[in-house]
Amino acid sequence: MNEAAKTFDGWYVLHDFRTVDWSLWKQAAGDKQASVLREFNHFLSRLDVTQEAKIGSHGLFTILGQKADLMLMTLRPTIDELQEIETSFNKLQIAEYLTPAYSYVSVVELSNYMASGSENPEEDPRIQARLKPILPKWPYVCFYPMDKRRDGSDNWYMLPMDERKELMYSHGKIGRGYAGAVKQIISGSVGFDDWEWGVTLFSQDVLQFKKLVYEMRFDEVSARYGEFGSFYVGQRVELEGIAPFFHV
Ligand code: 76R
Repeated sequence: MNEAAKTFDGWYVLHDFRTVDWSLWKQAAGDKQASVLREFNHFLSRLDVTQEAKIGSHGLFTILGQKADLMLMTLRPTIDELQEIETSFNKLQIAEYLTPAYSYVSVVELSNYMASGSENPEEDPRIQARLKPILPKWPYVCFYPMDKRRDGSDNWYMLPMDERKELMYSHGKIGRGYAGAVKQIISGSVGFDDWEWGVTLFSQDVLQFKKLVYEMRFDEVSARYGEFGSFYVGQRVELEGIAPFFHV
């Protein structure tokens, strides 16, 4: 019997990671650098207009470590808009100084493991707000992709719905212990990207990521069934932070 969890799907998400080619950037003349940054600023300001109209959201982040230097996370009602944004970004002068590091395509997802069954997702403002999230302006971000294991006796997809519900209840309970400290966006990527979900966490205290992810490792859903990709951690950059970041 097909016991797939039902999902509510919201905005599409692109996580776009880039590495700065600092030697090339340093070779650019001061006025060239200024015009490149002006154009980049203008591009981001246009994204701000969309966000203010609440028909999308985005955040620019610096990424610590050598996996990438920057991540632009963008959410839109359609994947077509994300395609346009990616292409516009690639056409900017700044893109000449950035090399692609990683990307992730997914759609914000809520599943019915916890649902009471009576909800009409189209009309429930709380569900709508979670499916179409405006990214919190909190300083720290953590992103990683993950799968649920399908391996011999540890096969999430072979478990009956009731058992998965029970396990997800315990997962949610740990998560709720971090209410106010960590905000999470779970986006589904089956059929879109190499892993099954993207996990994006936001916090005002970077250490809370470690505490939450560590605590969850002991929960059966993660301990037994979680498979994880690479972790990216970084800091939000507002418009006024871009020039100092690129200053050489
Ligand atoms: O939607 C809800 O909030 C209800 C409960 C809930 C679901 C259904 C929930 C709560 N999650 C759900 C689904 Mn989650 N979550 C992760 C990770 O690192 C790890 O070990 C796992 C990565 C974190 C850190 C996290 C945090 N969650 C999912 C799914 C889809 C599963 C499926 O469909 O099979 C994944 C992949 C996933 C992974 N989760 C919470 C959190 C937190 C903080 C909460 C509490 C949210 C709150 O109630 O405020």
